[in-house]
Amino acid sequence: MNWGLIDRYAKSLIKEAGHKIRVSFFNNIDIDSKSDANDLVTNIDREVEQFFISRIKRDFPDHKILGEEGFGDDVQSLDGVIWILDPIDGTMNFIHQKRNFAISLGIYAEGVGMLGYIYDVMGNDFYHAAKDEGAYFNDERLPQLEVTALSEAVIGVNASWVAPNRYMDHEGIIQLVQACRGTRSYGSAAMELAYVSSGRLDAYMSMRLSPWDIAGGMIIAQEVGAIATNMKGETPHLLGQDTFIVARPGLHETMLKDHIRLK
Ligand code: 2AM
Ligand code: CA
Ligand code: CA
Ligand code: CA
Repeated sequence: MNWGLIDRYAKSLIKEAGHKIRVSFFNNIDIDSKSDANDLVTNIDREVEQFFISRIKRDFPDHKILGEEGFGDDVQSLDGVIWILDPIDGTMNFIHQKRNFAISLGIYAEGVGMLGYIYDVMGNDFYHAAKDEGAYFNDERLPQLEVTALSEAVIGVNASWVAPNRYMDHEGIIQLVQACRGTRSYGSAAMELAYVSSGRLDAYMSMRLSPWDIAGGMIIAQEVGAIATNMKGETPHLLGQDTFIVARPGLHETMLKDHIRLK
């Protein structure tokens, strides 16, 4: 497998898709809801996913595609090469803010993350990594993450997980929020993973993410020494929903061991 070629191909595909998204703001965007009234999708999410799929199927007919909007393959195992794609991560931001959303892509071979990309479309910032070759913010190599104490950590977490919820012991999360330096919520799991990898956040957590939210970001995180697991401390599932936490070394252990308790 020529991973250098696939890397160059994927980068140019993502840039082209980003251009399509920016141009889409000149037209009306159709908004629908999916599982509930706040789970939004637009024609642009669908069109961008279909754009990726038509190109990948044409140029890499043996590869499989797992995409959020369901136009890809019915992927039941991690055999072979799989492109795990979120055409727009942060659809609510895309609709309400016209910024703070990303294209997220991870390319896996036999379940091993080989190439990871998160493209902040409106900021024109590209986070990318290749397995064992380091991670980059645009052309800048990202340094290895160092240990940070919880008292100095800024944690990305959606307020829904701090409010009482069915997944987590409420006292534990309240203590966590009080013990850290501050919290932030960006509304795009992929961007929050990119922020942890580039040191802008020290940790990010969510009780419910899908493979396409984390597939690209996990490969980038791995290259800078961030620890990414589900809340049981295991490798997150790449074929279904799971809990998720990514953090600097040391901090990950503190958060999971001393603060986060699942119901
Ligand atoms: P999305 O914008 O691609 O749907 C919002 O906090 C983050 O959680 C986004 O990355 C969003 O991805 C993701 N997410 C995962 N499952 C979701 C769901 N059922 N409804 C809304 N956002 C979801
Ligand atoms: Ca969605
Ligand atoms: Ca997503
Ligand atoms: Ca999405």
